[in-house]
Amino acid sequence: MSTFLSQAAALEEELLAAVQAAADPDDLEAVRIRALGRKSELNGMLRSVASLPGDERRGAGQHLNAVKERLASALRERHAALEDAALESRLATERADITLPSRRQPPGRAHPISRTLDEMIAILGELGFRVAEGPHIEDDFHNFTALNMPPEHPARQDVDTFYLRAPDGGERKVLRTHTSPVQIRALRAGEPPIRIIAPGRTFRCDRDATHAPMFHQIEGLAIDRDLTMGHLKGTIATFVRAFFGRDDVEVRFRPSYFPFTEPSAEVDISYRRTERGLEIGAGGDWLEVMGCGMVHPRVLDNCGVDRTTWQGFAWGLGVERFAMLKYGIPDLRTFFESDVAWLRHYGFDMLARPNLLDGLDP
Ligand code: 2NL
Repeated sequence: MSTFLSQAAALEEELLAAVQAAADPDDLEAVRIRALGRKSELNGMLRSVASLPGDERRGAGQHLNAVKERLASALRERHAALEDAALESRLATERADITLPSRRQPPGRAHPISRTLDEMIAILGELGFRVAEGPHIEDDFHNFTALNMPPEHPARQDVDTFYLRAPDGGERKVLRTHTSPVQIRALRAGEPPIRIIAPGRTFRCDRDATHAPMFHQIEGLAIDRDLTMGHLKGTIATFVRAFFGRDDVEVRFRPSYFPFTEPSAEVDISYRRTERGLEIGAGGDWLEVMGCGMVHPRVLDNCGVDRTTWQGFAWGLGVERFAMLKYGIPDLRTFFESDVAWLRHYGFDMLARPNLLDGLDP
């Protein structure tokens, strides 16, 4: 055998031994570079084939390439064997105890406003009202004008409106001051009969012990051919009794004024004072809780609804106030402080499945 070929055979033997001796993937990678890398001895030999005498050249090239193949396949096999061994050893040593209890995740609590909204929506849903929603940023028409509050109307000064900067040549938008614009949109979009409620955030530039710049309302709207103040009173009495979970709540309607209803009324409910605070239900005192009325014919005109065919009622209430009364929360401001201790105390278990219709007759 030529010196060249015996040199190749010795190199192959040495490298194959190194492959077998590699104890882990890093070791093996070092061997791979030594055996097949660009600067490997084998590559050097391949390059020197060109300078061999003509009769040795062809055989030497083929032989070295065969060595290269054998080394590559030995590396592959050793790599697979090392991987298998590593997996076997992990399987033997690492065991998952699937009987361990899971790590405790501190469960969040639902905010009392979310819960109160859910209850109100459930009760009014049972009475046939469907939820409607709309944008928080409104235009002047939907928030004021359509509601019978034209630009010069004095009632516009009653609410402290947040205005957005007007775009060049455009009209300034407002943060909706009530959820009525949602109902205006529904009135303009669809044909009566309509029964909707509009729950959601509202905004007024006002902040003290009883007012927050952002608060929640639910407004309701029913339009049909022959709805009367009687339907309005029945709906509201049923609603407050179901909400407070007692049928001894008395309801009183006092004449009032809103630009968008005629006639208009304030709704009072009966309560009494106890050692522990307010108790809604039978009792000689009255608490004002919402406003309502028969939809003003001009609102119907503004929405393209024929006032000679359709009429109906509407109401609006503050969700925070109802939540405070039902759950004994004394201070409005605490609703928006995101105090975790407060939430743990006043919040609701989100995994419990409460009967939101507890107070409603079957
Ligand atoms: C209140 C009074 C009220 C309405 C809201 C309404 C909506 C349309 C047409 C007519 Cl589209 N009325 N909403 C009616 C009466 C009273 O809210 O004191 N809310 C806290």
